[in-house]
Amino acid sequence: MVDQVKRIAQDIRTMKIRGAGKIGRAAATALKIAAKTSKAKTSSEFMKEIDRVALLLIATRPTAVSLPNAVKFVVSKLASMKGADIVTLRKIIVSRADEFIHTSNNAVKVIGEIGARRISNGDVLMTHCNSQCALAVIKTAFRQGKRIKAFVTESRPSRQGFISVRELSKAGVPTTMIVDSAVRYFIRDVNKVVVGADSIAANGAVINKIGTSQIALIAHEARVPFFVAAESYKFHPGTLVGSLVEIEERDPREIVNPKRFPRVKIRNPVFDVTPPEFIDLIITERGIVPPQAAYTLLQAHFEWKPGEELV
Ligand code: RUB
Repeated sequence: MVDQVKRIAQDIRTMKIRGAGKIGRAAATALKIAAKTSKAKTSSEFMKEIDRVALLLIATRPTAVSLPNAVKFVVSKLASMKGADIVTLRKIIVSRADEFIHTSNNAVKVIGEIGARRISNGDVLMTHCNSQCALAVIKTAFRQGKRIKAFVTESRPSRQGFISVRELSKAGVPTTMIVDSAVRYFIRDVNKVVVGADSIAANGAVINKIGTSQIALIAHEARVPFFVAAESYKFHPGTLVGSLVEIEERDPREIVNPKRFPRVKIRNPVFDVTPPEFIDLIITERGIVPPQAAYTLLQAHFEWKPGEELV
């Protein structure tokens, strides 16, 4: 396995590459590099090598299903290609990786266009963390000439809100940054919330950056519509058969140096689950759906029937 592939895995683990869509595309890129640089002498060696890379990538972060979904998309054709030569196998991985990256980038653009239809002139929007899909909705609406404003939460502990405020203000959107705990204070000034997703479960629950569910609860209380913007590959196939989405818990040092608080436990879960009752709609590249449609969407996307095993 070449260093470049190991580096991409490491960059995902350390969050140098972050955000569900980006890590999916980075994983596809890593598989493409692995296929191109493989020194395997036989097809079975090649397949084993791709398998190792796939497992390494999937193990980097547990919550965003975009990562295993991207990997599966790229490698899935190999299983039926036993007997094919290395040149053919290499071509398949490269073209599937390119297809994933292209489709994924295009989905963000389309989500921006579809989502912007739900944004009105004068809207004040709130977003959390840094989601390319959520920002695509806000930026597209603004580019269409709608006079909108945005509130962005800081998103502790990693402060991805900094990335969002830079991106939105660069695009010209009047942007206000607030600390995460100020959401309820400002919700009265907001009339729509738009966030992204790392995974969407079959029951329509959305897993996204820690704090998302608090914002949804606050929006629900204040009767502010709550939108989720996410590509189809953020729907989690395992949840069709009862798997739970693993919530990543990261190093407490991302919050504070634990040495300053001896004998104190510091916990750092980085995602949470927003129940479907608090979500008004999910904006995908295939159109807008209510969270209750997640099951049907998943079934169609993974061509799955009840009772079947999921591979
Ligand atoms: C990022 C995060 C984003 C989603 C969606 O978390 O929660 O809201 O990944 O992003 P982290 P996108 O910074 O821990 O990866 O729409 O860009 O896929």
